[in-house]
Amino acid sequence: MERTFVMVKPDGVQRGLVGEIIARLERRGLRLVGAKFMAVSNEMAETHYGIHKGKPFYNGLIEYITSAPVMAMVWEGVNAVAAVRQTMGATRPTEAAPGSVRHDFGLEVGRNLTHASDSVENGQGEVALWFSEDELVDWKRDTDRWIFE
Ligand code: IDP
Ligand code: MG
Repeated sequence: MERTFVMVKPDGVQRGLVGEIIARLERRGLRLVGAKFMAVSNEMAETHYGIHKGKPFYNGLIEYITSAPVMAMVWEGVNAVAAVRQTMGATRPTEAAPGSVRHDFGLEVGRNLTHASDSVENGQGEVALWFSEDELVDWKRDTDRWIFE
């Protein structure tokens, strides 16, 4: 089953939106397989956002993500990567679809509440970066047959 890495960023935690964001992913039918509430080290932030190094917003992004705790999670399901990206909405909240998290709760790209892996390959890499194998739970839900065809 496809897995994706999801993070409620510091602004989402500070604004009390962890439960709301988890509820949306649960309702969508995705299955939670790992979660930890944590402070992000500079080293972790720089590895995770390495692809953006050198961009004008990079320093601000590292500062933002290390400024306060985050909720790091792994969710799985059929097409989990695409489904979660859609639930979160476009990077810029003013371009995100109505009904998405970034649309419903955000205004600024630098305070866009969540991170979600953007491809299956990056999802695998990010899950491995943020979680060890023993922090992930392999389980079946009683409702799986009503969600997965
Ligand atoms: P994504 O989070 O939707 O995948 P990316 O383009 O990968 O978006 O950018 C990573 C993060 O960097 C964004 O979620 C946002 O927090 C931040 N970011 C991207 N572009 C800008 C910008 O122009 N100004 C400030 N922050 C930005
Ligand atoms: Mg990205």
